[in-house]
Formats: sequence, C-alpha cells, structure tokens
Amino acid sequence: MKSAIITGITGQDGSYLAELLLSKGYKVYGFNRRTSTPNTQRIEHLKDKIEVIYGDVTDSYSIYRALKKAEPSEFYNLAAQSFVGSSWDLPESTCEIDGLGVVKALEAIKNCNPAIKFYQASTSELYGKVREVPQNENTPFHPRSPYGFAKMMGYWATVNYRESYNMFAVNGILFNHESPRRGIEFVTRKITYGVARIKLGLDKAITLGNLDAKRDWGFAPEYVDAMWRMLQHKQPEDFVIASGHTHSVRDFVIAAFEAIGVKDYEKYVKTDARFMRPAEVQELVGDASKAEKLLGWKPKTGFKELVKIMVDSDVKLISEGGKV
Ligand code: NAP
Ligand code: F7E
Repeated sequence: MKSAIITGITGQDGSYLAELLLSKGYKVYGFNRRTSTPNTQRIEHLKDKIEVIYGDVTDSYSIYRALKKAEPSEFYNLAAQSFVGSSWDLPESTCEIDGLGVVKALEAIKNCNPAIKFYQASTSELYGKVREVPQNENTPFHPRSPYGFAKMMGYWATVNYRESYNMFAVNGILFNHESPRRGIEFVTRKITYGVARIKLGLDKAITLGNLDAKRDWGFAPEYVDAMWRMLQHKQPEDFVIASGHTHSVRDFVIAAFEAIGVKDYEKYVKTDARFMRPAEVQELVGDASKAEKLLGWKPKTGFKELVKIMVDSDVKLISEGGKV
C-alpha cells in the first residue's frame, strides 16, 4: 500500500487531497500543528480513515519523526501561512513557514530517504508584477509580498534539491483555486458568505478592497488531482495549474449576486482602504498547456459554476446554522 504525508491537511487543499489519496487506496498521514481550540472541521469526516501526526514545518525534529513513523512514498508540502494580506503583518513567521519550512522538509527527506517524492505548493503569487501574459513555467518571477518572496525560497529550494541530489522534488505553480472549504478571509469566500447572509436577511452589505484586481480562479478539488498527477509523472518537473481565464473581483461580486437573483449589486457593496494592500498583484492568468500535454490535466468547472457552487453552499450552511 502506498503511503503519503500531507502537511497542511487541515486546510482547504489538504482536506481535498486527503480524500483523493484515500480514494486511490493510500494510507494517509496528516501532519498537523497543535492548536488550543480544534481546527479540524475540514477533515472531521475523515478522522477514522487518516492518521494525524502532530508537528510543525518550522520544527525539523517533528518532520523527521513523521517520516520515521509514516515511511511515506510521497510527501505533499501544503503547510503555509497562506494569506497574502496577513503576510505584511507577519513577514518573519511567513518566511519561517513558507520558505525555511520547505528547506527543513527537503533536508529531512534527503537524510531519511531521498527516494520519497516531494510536492511543493508553489503559487502564481511568484509572478506578482507580471512580466508576460499569460504566465507559464518559464515566466520570470517578481513577487509583491512577504508571502510571495517566502514562497520564492520554497520554489528554489525544491528546484535545487532536485538538481543537487537527484531527488523527485517538484513545484506545482497553482493559480487561485477556491471551494466551499476556502478560508473566510480570502476574497471569494468572503463574497459568497457575505452574499448568502444578505440573501437570508442577516446583513445589508459586504465591505471589500480593490475590486479591479484580476485573478485566474479554478475549483480546488480539480487542482489537488494535478498535485497527485505531478508525483506520478515519469520525471520530476514543475507545472503551472490554472484555468486560463481571468476575472476581476468585481466580476466575482456580480456573479455571486446573480446567483441569488440580484442584478443591482452596487447597493450591497462598500469599499474600505483597510482591505487594500501595500502592493497589489493586479492581474494573473495562467497557461496550463504543459500540464494538459504531459499530465492529461484540464480544468472542468467554469467561473460562473464555481461561484454558484460556493454561494449555494454558503446559503445552505448558514440556513442550517453551520459555522465557518
Ligand atoms: P490553507 O487553507 O490556509 O491551509 C494551510 C495549511 O497549512 C493549514 O492546514 C495550516 O494549519 C497549515 N500550516 C500553517 N502553518 C503551519 C506550520 N508551521 N506547520 C504545519 N502546518 C502549518 O491553504 P490552502 O488554500 O489549502 O493552500 C494549500 C497550500 O497551497 C499553501 O501552501 C498555499 O500557500 C498554497 N497555494 C494555495 C493556493 C490557493 O489558491 N488556495 C494557490 C497556490 C498555492 P492550521 O489549520 O493549523 O492553520
Ligand atoms: O485576494 C483582492 C485582493 O486574498 C485576491 C492565496 O490562496 O491565491 C491566494 O492569494 C484579490 C487580491 O487571494 C478584498 O487585493 C479585494 O487582489 O482572495 P485573496 P490572493 O491574494 O490572490 C494565491 C495564488 C495564493 O497562493 C495564496 O495562498 O482580491 N481583494 N477586496 C480582497 N482580498 C481579500 N482577501 N479581502 C478583500 O476584502
């Protein structure tokens, strides 16, 4: 039986990836940090099927301990301080987790068993102030936040361990991907949750920042499938994963209100400088043709369908008294 460690298993992607690997017959180990209150709601339904090992990617010894216990054939490094907005307030710890944490994981694998295949959760935020449109695996990087430059370290560490030690270590350069399990602070979920509350008469408006920023948004369960495909590929290579379409935050707002039958969205949307960033990534759009050609991966869920899935899910969640 194949086994895998997933760091960041309590997050959006970790929970979907755990489901995928279980469906493929893997023994799944989640590497999870200790918290004072439970934060395992996204993997509650999997608790009898996975094994959780307590650890932290900033604590080398805990990674060694996990490797010894799980003896995995694959290691998916999804752990991160993943919110760009907070990275300006937490630049050092973001670098510890998103940059140095990757080096610690790679070093532990190199020393324990360099045959373990390693997936690094890299990001379109590396492109930042974009040098070309659309962005592909050869587009130069220009990160625009502590999150972006911390992830840059993780990216290059992965490339260097591959080139120096012949390890199967790959970067998935994933563009934004969303779902009903997206964290509430990210703009898509903030919008769909806010729109659901307005529909149910619980709020009058949502307050956002830059409505003109554009992103390439896809559906998270499809993106974790690409992670798995990268580790099954015959050789270690980096891949862009994206929908190939870009939409503004305003487009997302319009689609979310349309999903509840509201056309005059302006009445319900305010903006506030609090949600603006010191430096913005204005427009991202990815070219995933390499992944289509070599991995047979293609996005399926379109933009409007994604927005509707998220709005419907939040209306149901709130109506049933559920919590985020
Ligand atoms: P997420 O929901 O924020 O999940 C992040 C996970 O990392 C959580 O399980 C979190 O645990 C864990 N974590 C944070 N610090 C840790 C530490 N020091 N040690 C161990 N675990 C730690 O993020 P996501 O959206 O699933 O994204 C998964 C990965 O892909 C992240 O690396 C993110 O940067 C990257 N990425 C995401 C996107 C996207 O659009 N979603 C795009 C490109 C790349 P807690 O529950 O304890 O906080
Ligand atoms: O912002 C704008 C904001 O926080 C998207 C992470 O998963 O994807 C994510 O990073 C855009 C930005 O995601 C609000 O200024 C406007 O331009 O949803 P977000 P992100 O920064 O793109 C990448 C690929 C990752 O790797 C990250 O881990 O929306 N925006 N108004 C707002 N953003 C937020 N959060 N809140 C607002 O009120």
